[in-house]
Amino acid sequence: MGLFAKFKAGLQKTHAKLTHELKRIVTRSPKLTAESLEEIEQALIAADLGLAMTAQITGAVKHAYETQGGAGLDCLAIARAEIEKSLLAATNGAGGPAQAGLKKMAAGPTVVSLVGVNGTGKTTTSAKLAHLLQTQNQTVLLAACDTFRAAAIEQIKLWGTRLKVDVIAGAYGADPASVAHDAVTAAQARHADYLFIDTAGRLHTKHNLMQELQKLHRVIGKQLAGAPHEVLLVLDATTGMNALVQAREFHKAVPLTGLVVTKLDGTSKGGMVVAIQKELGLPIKFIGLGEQADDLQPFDAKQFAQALFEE
Ligand SMILES: Nc1nc2c(ncn2[C@@H]2O[C@H](COP(=O)(O)OP(=O)(O)OP(=O)(O)O)[C@@H](O)[C@H]2O)c(=O)[nH]1
Ligand SMILES: [Mg+2]
Repeated sequence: MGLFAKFKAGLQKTHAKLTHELKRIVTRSPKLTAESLEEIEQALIAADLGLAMTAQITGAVKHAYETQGGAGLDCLAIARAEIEKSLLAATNGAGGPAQAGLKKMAAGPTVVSLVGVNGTGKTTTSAKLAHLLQTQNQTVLLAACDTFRAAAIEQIKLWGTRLKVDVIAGAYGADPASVAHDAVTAAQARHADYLFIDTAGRLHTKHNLMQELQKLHRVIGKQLAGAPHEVLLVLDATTGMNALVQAREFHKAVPLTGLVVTKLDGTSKGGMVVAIQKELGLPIKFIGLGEQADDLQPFDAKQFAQALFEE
C-alpha cells in the first residue's frame, strides 16, 4: 500500500462519519437555511473538530452562501480548505534542519523524549520512530526510562531486538533520570544521530509523574545543551477531546515541541487532531495508524485534509 492509501485507510472511520453526515444535510436541503447550518455545525462538533474549528467552517460556509448564493455551494470543499488552512498554520514556523519532521542537531545526538499518560502508545511510538529514522540512514538508540514497571523494560527491549536497535536500560525501579543520563552518554560515545527516550505513563500520582519528567529533562539538559531537543506528547486518538485536557497539563509541566496522535486507525474521532492543533498551536508531528513498526507517518496537513474528505 502506498503512503497516502495507508493514511486514507487509517482515517476511513473518521472520513465516513464526517462526510456521510454532511452529505446527508446538503442533499436534503441544497439551499442553506438557518436550520441546515445548525445541522452542519452539529455534524462538525460530533466529529470532534472542536468549537473553534467548527465556528471557522460554518463561518466560511455562511460567507460563501452570502457572496455566491446557494447554487453549487460545496460544503465539503469549504470544510476541507478551512481544515487544511488551520493545520498548515500550526505546522509552519518549525524552522531549522529536520529529519522526517524531527529537529536535527548539527553536532551530537538529537534527543527526543516521549511523554504521555499510560497506554497512549509511548513505547510503541519510540520504537516506530527509531525504525523510521533508521530507514533514513540515521543511527538510533532507545532509552528504557519507564523503570516503574518491569514489563515496560522488557517491552522496549523486545522492540530493540526486533528492530536491531540498542536499548539502554537500567534495573526495574532505577531512577529514570539516571538511565536517561547513561543513555545520553552512550549516544554521545557512539555518535548516534538520535536518542529516543521512552518514559513512564503512570507513577503513584500525577504530581510524581510530572516531577519525574521535569527532573529527567533537567538532568540531560545539564549533560547536553538543549536536550531534550524534542518533547513529544503521545495522545491516543480514541480518547477524543480528553486528549486536549492531557495536552494542556503536560504542556504546563514540560514544554512540548510537538504531538504524536496514535490509534487513528481504530477511531472515528480523528477530528480531534484538528481541534488539538488549533487550540494549542502545537504541531502534530506524527500519526500512528496501527501496531506495526512501519505504522507511523510524519503528519502532512494537506494529505490529512484530503483523506478526511476525498472519496
Ligand atoms: N491500533 C493501534 N494501536 C496502537 C498504536 N500505537 C500503539 N498502539 C497499541 O496501544 C497499546 C499501548 O501501547 P504502548 O506503546 O505500550 O503504550 P504506552 O504509552 O507505552 O503505555 P504505558 O507504558 O503503559 O504508559 C499497545 O497494544 C500498542 O500496540 C496505533 O497507532 N494504532
Ligand atoms: Mg510504555
